[in-house]
Amino acid sequence: MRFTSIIAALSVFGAALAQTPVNHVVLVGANGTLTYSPAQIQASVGDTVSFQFVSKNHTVTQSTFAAPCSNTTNPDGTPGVDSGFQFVEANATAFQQWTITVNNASTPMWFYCRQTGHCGMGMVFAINPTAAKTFEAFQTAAEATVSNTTSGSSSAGGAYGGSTTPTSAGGSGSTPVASPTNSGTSSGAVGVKAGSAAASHSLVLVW
Ligand SMILES: *[C@@H]1O[C@H](CO)[C@@H](O)[C@H](O)[C@H]1NC(C)=O
Ligand SMILES: *[C@@H]1O[C@H](CO)[C@@H](O)[C@H](O)[C@H]1NC(C)=O
Ligand SMILES: *[C@@H]1O[C@H](CO)[C@@H](O)[C@H](O)[C@H]1NC(C)=O
Ligand SMILES: *[C@@H]1O[C@H](CO)[C@@H](O)[C@H](O)[C@H]1NC(C)=O
Ligand SMILES: *[C@@H]1O[C@H](CO)[C@@H](O)[C@H](O)[C@H]1NC(C)=O
Ligand SMILES: *[C@@H]1O[C@H](CO)[C@@H](O)[C@H](O)[C@H]1NC(C)=O
Ligand SMILES: [Cu+2]
Repeated sequence: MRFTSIIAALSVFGAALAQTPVNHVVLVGANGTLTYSPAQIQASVGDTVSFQFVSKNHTVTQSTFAAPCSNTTNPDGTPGVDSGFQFVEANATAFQQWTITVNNASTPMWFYCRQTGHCGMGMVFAINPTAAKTFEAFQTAAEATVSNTTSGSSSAGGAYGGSTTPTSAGGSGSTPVASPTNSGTSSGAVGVKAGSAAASHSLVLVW
């Protein structure tokens, strides 16, 4: 009896182990670049993805493979998930983290940065891209959303870079780090949990 109970307990434990969720950490703006690092991941149901905003002023915003640089709307009418803008002081020592949970590994999820110009510069991210819908094709499509009216193009470069961060080097006096004042973005999660959407989120402060 007792022995059987132990075996049963071990079996349950084994099953639980096999499904232990993974937390995937993705740096947003590592080294001041317009990137998500890594830019794509493979995740299982129950896994979480924690985006850590480490520079400038970016978002993580859900889009679609077909329209990489545009918001998406779920079938139930709720908006796709969105971290909101997360500004990072040049001398920050603590960073905002935004976490979503993968609820369906069979449905790829596509994301972009809403900051002006960044998506066109290829600042996109994918969860579970497929052989038919690759991250590379998604990023190429994002970059192709930039209209090619360039000739002199010096102004174009300015437009892309211009709105990223108003950091003056050597940063003069301001508060250390964005505190979790982003409760506003959490309300966006209401739409997420309502439908069968593949994510939920919260903001926490990490160091
Ligand atoms: C950031 O810089 C570090 C140190 O040079 C390097 O190891 C890392 O790969 C860089 N990350 C990105 C995303 O560029
Ligand atoms: C971050 O970028 C957004 C969009 O460009 C802008 O509205 C916001 O003021 C920026 N935040 C800071 C602190 O500069
Ligand atoms: C995209 O979604 C965000 C978050 O819901 C919203 O603030 C923003 O206005 C939307 N942008 C567009 C172009 O609809
Ligand atoms: C997961 O996504 C696939 C592909 O979009 C869909 O066919 C399936 O119904 C989804 N499963 C659940 C539980 O929502
Ligand atoms: C813009 O130009 C690049 C390089 O010439 C090209 O690959 C891209 O398809 C063009 N995009 C559009 C929207 O025309
Ligand atoms: C960031 O720099 C500003 C201005 O120099 C300073 O007031 C602030 O305390 C610094 N924050 C941190 C976390 O070092
Ligand atoms: Cu960005």
